[in-house]
Amino acid sequence: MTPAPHIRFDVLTIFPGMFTGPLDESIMMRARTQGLIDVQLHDLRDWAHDRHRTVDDYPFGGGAGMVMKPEPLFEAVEAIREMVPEPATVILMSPQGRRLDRALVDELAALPRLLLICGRYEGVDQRVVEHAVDLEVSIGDVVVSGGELPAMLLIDAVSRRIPGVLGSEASLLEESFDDGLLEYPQYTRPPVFRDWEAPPILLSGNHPEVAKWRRRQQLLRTRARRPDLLAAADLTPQERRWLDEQPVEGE
Ligand code: 9D3
Repeated sequence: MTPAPHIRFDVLTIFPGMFTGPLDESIMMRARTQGLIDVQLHDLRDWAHDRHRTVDDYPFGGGAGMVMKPEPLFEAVEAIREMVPEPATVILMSPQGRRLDRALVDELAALPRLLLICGRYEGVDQRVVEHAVDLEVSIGDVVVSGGELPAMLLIDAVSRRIPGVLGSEASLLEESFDDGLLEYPQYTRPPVFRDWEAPPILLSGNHPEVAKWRRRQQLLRTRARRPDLLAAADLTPQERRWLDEQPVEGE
């Protein structure tokens, strides 16, 4: 048997306890148990040089906040790299990074090993960025308190692209149904809830009509909420014409 595809995440953080909840539930836990992903947490303070386990210091040039010191970070990255032979791509979670999207997630899922550095304070000494980091990654234009939640989000998104993590059928389905449109609305029982009816077409048993309704919902929703996606989406010329004929409504 050929070994299953596998990815190892090493996480360097001053808050390793933040990761235990998310990693110990649901899909992440199952993927770990199955050996499809391996997540190793490392406390940056283990590489501090003093008995107070200091990892930050005042910024040169003054200003508010603290900066992560280079020595513990460099020594930690070097030590963690050598824990196993697989080559590691070192990623700094950073507001200055490349925005995480589907394309980047797929690039990362093809790598054997990611070492994620979670920044805290105002940032990390730039010499770490220039000499120890391969890639900076951001989750988008929103400010959060540190790199830990962004790193968890990355681990979750990348793990879902490892074959077997979702069950291979579900992930293949995700792949082949990626037409660049938003999804259609979902309904379940009861058919009438507090006077609000589910769309009767969905209860009709007429599967071609259901598929047509869903596709049209996708088109209308995408235009209303994410018109930026339409240019690259997989639409037939007929679908483009149909959409052009539909009145633009707030959805
Ligand atoms: C005074 C300037 N600070 C607030 C705008 C800069 C700042 C420093 C450190 C803001 C946030 C953080 C901590 N955030 C991260 O480490 C982080 C992050 C984010 O805040 N948004 C999106 N992606 C990421 S990845 C890491």
